[in-house]
Amino acid sequence: MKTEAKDTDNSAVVVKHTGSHYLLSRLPEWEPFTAVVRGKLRLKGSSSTNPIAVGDVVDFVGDEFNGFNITKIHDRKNCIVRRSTNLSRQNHVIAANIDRVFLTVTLRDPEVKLQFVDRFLVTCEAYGVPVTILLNKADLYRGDESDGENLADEDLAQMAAGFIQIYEGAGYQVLETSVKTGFNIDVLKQMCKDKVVLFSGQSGVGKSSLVNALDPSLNLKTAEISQAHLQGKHTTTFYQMHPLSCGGFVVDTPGIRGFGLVDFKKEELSNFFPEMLRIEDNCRFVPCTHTHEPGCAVKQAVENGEISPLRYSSYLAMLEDDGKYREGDE
Ligand SMILES: Nc1nc2c(ncn2[C@@H]2O[C@H](COP(=O)(O)OP(=O)(O)O)[C@@H](O)[C@H]2O)c(=O)[nH]1
Ligand SMILES: [Mg+2]
Ligand SMILES: [Zn+2]
Repeated sequence: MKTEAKDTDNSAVVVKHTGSHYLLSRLPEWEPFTAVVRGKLRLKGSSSTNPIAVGDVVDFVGDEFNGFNITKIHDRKNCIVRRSTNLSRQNHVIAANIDRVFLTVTLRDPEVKLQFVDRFLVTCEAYGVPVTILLNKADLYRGDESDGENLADEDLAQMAAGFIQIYEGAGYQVLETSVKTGFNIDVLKQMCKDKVVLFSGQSGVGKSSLVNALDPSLNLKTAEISQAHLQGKHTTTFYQMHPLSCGGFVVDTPGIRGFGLVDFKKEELSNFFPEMLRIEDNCRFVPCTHTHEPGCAVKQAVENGEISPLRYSSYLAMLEDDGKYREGDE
């Protein structure tokens, strides 16, 4: 491990956080060194329990004999937050400056829940994090050519087509993948190149398998870690960035399946549905909740089939909900 700091270039990215120590590296170089924070260092206006998160760009001073001190956190491009508990208003920053989140879903084992997907997408929109949906285990419906017995499943194939139509129609990129057959793993590699990415989604959808497919040397544990093991461990969980041999970096967030829904004003919610945001200027009343107002362009688009009725009903459910699903929702 190299630990030299150049005076001229004293900023680096936080790649791991363990208690009071941080590991920093000047990305895209991967030469992590330890740094600490002396005294108080808080992001302005932050109520976060861990003001410095994985992905933060920080300035530091020091040398390898006296150690390195973090002196400043740069403004964030975005950050992903998890509310610590239902009672406290404190937040836990999972990661900062994420280039792309891969929301991973499957049609079977486990079956995707559209309301979970929609809540997750709203959260990404609110945080300003670009998101791609990975429809993994595509071998289940496309068939597995490496295995002559495994025929494509027609019903599942239809479900896949329906799912893709809904989310591409809403304006999201949906990438079908299969770790089992390697389908589109190259495309995924290209998308990760030189980026900081994060995989999220229900347990069992294949997040660890996908990351291992991108870089087998990471050897993340798959399947055998049961959900029961992870229960109640959220506070001791730490986050970490790993370099990918295909280029880019992945933030590992053990035990985090979804992020709590952010607080939003009712009039704002439709801004986080891209297909509604596109057309809501055409609503007769401003602001419009797209529920009861006459001359509502969104309701019109739902009737025309331009907006998916399933997405619209997720929207209505979120408007109604008032916090019910905001923590650990799945
Ligand atoms: N058929 C099939 N199974 C997969 C695929 N990807 C992962 N799996 C299996 O799904 C299970 C859960 O995978 P894992 O990576 O642990 O999921 P995670 O909980 O999201 O990290 C494991 O048994 C994997 O072997 C895939 O593309 N096709
Ligand atoms: Mg996993
Ligand atoms: Zn409207």
